Amino acid sequence: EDGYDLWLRYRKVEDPGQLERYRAALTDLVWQGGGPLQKSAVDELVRGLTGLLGTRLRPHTNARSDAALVVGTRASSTLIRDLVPAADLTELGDEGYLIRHVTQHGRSHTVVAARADRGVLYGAFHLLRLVQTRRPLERVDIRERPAAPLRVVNHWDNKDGSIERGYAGRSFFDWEKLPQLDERYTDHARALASIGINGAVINNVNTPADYLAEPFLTKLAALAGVLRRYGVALYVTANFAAPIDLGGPATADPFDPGVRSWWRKKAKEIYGKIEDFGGFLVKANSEGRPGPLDYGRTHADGANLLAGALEPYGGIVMWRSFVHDSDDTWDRQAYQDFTPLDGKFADNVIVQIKNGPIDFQVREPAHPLFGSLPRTNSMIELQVTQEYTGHSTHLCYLVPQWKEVLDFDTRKGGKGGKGGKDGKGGKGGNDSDRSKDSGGGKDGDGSKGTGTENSTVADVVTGQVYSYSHCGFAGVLNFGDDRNWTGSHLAAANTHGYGRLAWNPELSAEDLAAEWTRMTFGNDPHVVDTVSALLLSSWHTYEDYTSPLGIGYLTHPPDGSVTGHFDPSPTTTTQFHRSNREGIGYDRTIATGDGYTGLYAPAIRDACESLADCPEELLLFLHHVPYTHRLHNGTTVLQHIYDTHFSGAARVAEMRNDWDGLRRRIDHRRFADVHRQFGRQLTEAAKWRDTLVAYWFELSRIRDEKRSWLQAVIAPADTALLGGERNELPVQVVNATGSGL
Ligand code: BDP
Repeated sequence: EDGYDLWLRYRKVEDPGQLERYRAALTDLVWQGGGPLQKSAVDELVRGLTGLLGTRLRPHTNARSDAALVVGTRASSTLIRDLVPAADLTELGDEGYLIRHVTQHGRSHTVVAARADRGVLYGAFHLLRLVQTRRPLERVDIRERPAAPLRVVNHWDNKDGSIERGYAGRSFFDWEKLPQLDERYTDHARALASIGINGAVINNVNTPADYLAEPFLTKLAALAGVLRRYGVALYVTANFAAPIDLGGPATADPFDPGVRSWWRKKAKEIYGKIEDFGGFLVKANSEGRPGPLDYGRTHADGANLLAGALEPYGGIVMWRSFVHDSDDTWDRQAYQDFTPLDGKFADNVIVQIKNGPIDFQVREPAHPLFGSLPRTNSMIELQVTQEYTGHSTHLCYLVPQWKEVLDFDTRKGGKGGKGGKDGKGGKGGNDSDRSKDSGGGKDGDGSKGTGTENSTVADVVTGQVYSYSHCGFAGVLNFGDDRNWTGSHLAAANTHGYGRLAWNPELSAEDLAAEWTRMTFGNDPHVVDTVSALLLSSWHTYEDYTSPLGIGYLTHPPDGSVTGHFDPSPTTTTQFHRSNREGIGYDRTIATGDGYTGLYAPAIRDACESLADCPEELLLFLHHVPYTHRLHNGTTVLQHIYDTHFSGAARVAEMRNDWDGLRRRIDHRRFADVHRQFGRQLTEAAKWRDTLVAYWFELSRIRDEKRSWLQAVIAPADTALLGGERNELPVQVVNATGSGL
């Protein structure tokens, strides 16, 4: 096995009893026809169940046995009409579905039913997941609908085949050969649909205008055709200067009538080729990209220009809030630039906000823009590709990190909050009615509420705090043309987790880790427990040996090499961690720092402002403290840093041991690949540990109380360490106490 199947791995159920029960429940597949999405659903069921049950299954239009799997909508299937009352489907929306065991006239049916074809597709993948994870079907009764309307992936792929921040080979979009199609495009679409993704931006945010003109439009149309069959809308990033670059007016000023009509014509041309084109994602006036500010206009003016052109066709604009003109104001600029524009964006614009205020670091607080835009559609941008979290070398399962952000209570809005986008205010503005099986969710009854005043980031981006017309999730994808898609087999857990959380942010990291493991490596309990545990502890482990306590940004700047944002380079990032001989950390307080804490709701601001009350894992993101500052447990900050670098790096050796224990329980190739990956991680973790402990010692001149390595190795090198200008420390720390590496 080479990992190509991802979590859509349909190996035969091993346990004979279980296999018998599934075969008995799913003897027949009954499908009475439907649109292309239903066809894809049925194709997947045939493929999946044939593999899982080890018997060839074919769809029939009528049940030929006493135990059939019946699939469809009420509109397309008389059997579904018979088995599922209309009322049971109405609240599921166009994407929801139910999976239910129904007995009628002595016959037993497993039903996958939905109001619309797309729901059937998602339901089919869910049914397969149930079998893949060995859940019983006898009393199955599931109702699901997604928490948010937009569940999008962002490819950062370039037309030359490179991928910005891609660690899984080259782009698999072959612009030379397109519109000729490749099997991989279908498998890409299948993988996305299987986790509920309904939109794909297929090119980099840093984009030339080319994608908006021929020959790209014809190629895009071919790709859109594949994605469409799996309910995934195609989006492209738009270069704001496209009118100029593509031979239109000599300006891109949003107030210029010529520019407006250029975009209108462009939209017409695009929709002429791709009738269900999703719309644009735009990075403007950020990191040198063109934008409306070049013409003295605002982000809202720019977004509304494009939104106006797409509006007649139902298209949307996802406008990124990632703007930072200087390192000193990076943490505050998005908030400062976008909050004054609240209410000024068109209804088909969504501001896309990174999870934190900086840039996908190992640890950041939730972005203060969440909850601060009551009258502006908002969505969250998460980074699935591990740009700052170890590329595809370090295991770093990001679901726990995303959960922390999504669960963060903004204390803005909510019941008795500032008021909804429509002025009505309060949570529960949308028609959300989550299923019991989807893990609950808020009760959707804004007027009554659940007695909670909460407005978590998840509540905000699922439209429960303010009545956003569009909202949801964007994930910067980690797919490339590597056979296993994600460079490392284990990194696919992040892809899976992203989609599943976008569908239902209330799912737990534990459940998602176990689900992915079962679907990817099988149901051997020892494998499930071991791999889940590896995944779940990996983010903290990575944090420990790279940048504990929120110290953040310590990675080598991207200079075109693979080491960009991978290797440690604390000496080149002092503007971000602000450490010096006296102390460590970035003072973001109102009292003595840059005032960032003031962007949060009062209760959070006050906690963050206080050294005693601020969340310790973010201490150095928020405060500058002496190295001898004591944490709650009495340890000094510096000693804690020394300790975590050593314990974190040592844990990688344990991780590899744990993995090695699965040698005979996992197929050889994937086992060996991951074993080798842990080997590389071990080396890299040691590099991080050694570079960082040496660096902090050099600055603080305070020794590690627990280990002798500083005396043994650093002390004699003192003079060298302190001399001259250099980018990297010329030190290799030898672990004199032999703590495992
Ligand atoms: C940073 C990446 C850069 C992206 C930028 C962005 O290093 O390549 O273009 O974010 O999100 O994380 O626009």
